[in-house]
Amino acid sequence: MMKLYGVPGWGSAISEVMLTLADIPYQFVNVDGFDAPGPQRSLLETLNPLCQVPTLVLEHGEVMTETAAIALMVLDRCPDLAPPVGQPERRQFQRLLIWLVANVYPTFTYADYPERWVPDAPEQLRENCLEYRKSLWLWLEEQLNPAPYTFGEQLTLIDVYLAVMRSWGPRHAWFAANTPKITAIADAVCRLPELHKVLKANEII
Ligand SMILES: N[C@@H](CCC(=O)N[C@@H](CS)C(=O)NCC(=O)O)C(=O)O
Repeated sequence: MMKLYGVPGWGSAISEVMLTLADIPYQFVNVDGFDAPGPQRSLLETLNPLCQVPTLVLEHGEVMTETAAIALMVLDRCPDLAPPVGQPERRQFQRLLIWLVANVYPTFTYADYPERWVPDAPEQLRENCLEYRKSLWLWLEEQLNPAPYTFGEQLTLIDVYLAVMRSWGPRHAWFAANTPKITAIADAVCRLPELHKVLKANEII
């Protein structure tokens, strides 16, 4: 069985929800505290030199990192979680998948640990990253037309990112006030009974 190294509510939640939707069994290994020196960090470092979650160890011991790479691996096993090949929606799915990890996710890399990058002005970096992240979400909001999901009636892995990331900074209240379409998509995902357990375990609902 796969082993998913993560922390409830953190980036591993994205992969957990995807694996659950695809009905792929996995064992969750909680490495809470991995972002400070200690046994959890030493363990994670042996698998992923960047020491990030999610880190996934596949059935035969191969290590996968990066939520987008894990999403593509999930799609190989469960193609229905993306729009069909050849459709325009497929290309927008690919675009948004990369857009999320190339633009939004790095704002957490820098803002969650600002003292690593700018020891003299960590608060300034945190604040600037948060403002930039808000501008990215506002851009995405303009592109969306939920019905009820990003690509209409078909639930895709983009919806999973939105449901999990909506629970991160700038948090629910900001999304509710500023991005009603992202909120509607995230809410639709959060209502799915088959995700109740995994969303609850990650404090997303
Ligand atoms: N590009 C990675 C980013 C993963 C990531 O930044 N995870 C955060 C937790 S949500 C983390 O492990 N942060 C610790 C660190 O960067 O040192 C992905 O998409 O999986």
